[in-house]
Amino acid sequence: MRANERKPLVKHIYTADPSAHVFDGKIYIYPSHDVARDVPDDDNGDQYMMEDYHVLSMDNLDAECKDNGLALSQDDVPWVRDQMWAPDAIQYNGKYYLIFPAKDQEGIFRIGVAVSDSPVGPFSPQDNYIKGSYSIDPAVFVDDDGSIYCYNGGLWGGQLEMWQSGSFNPEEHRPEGEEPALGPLYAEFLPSMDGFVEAPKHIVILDENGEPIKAGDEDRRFFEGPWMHKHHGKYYLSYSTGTTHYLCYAEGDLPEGPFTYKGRIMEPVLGWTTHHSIVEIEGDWYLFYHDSELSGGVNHERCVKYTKLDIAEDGTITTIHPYDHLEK
Ligand code: FUB
Repeated sequence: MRANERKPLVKHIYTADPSAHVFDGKIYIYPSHDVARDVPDDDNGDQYMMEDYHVLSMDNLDAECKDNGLALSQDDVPWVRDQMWAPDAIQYNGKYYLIFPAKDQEGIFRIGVAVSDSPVGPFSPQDNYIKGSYSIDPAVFVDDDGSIYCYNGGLWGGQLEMWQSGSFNPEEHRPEGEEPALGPLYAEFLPSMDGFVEAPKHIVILDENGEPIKAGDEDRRFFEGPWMHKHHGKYYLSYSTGTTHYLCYAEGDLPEGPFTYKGRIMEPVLGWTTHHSIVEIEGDWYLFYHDSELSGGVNHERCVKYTKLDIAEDGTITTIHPYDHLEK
């Protein structure tokens, strides 16, 4: 194991939800910037009151992780009220796009875009959120043909259930028991990166019998934090199961699915949330994730880490036990 593996990559600020990428040979991590607050947890995620983004970077996996300072503040985005949650970024047409969720002036989670000439910002936001976008946790995937897809969504405080009727209804019921689970959203970006080609659609995750995973199957159903990676031509959707705290993955033949559940990537970490990204670096695969080690277990004071992933030729991922190295 590398010297900095499974350890907080930075300690001077709290960070979470790391979306990692390699741009021009260097590692960039786009995390949430957690705010230390002495507030009780609630199911709505009100304790996650993040106000801005900092981009982290590493020359390689053994190098020091650098905080590149303020990349975007909620004060600079006219449509944002608060709660800048898990972002992602892409390199596209010589520019860098930060894609981020936040609550609009009415308290509804939307997805916004900001652009920069530099991977570490500062980023200039578009005037409004993406028309038709809703819920949280965007992960942006550039396919081999250049198509750009946004995967996003999150239950409970992430508001995904509240849109089942087609418009925002905070009183909407949460699917449960034998009802089909709600999958994450999928939409293709316009080449201009200022809108979606079509309204987001729900992805279906199937079980081993080809049946949609049920809402009551909390060990396997999608909760939040989708990510997409491609391996030998297959698409792998990974996500957090929220209430049961697993990172899981499902395999599909098309970017829009359907996907078939394959297994667990990681057992629960310290802290309620678990959120990750998967990236290939110098021919090996790595998992970037977070836990609450730095704060001694405070759910909204997290730290980003990475570890090596073992992905077999057929795409099977070996389950990681995040603290087993401490037992040896
Ligand atoms: O960081 C705030 C929220 O916590 C994220 O949007 C979720 O994925 C969870 O990690």
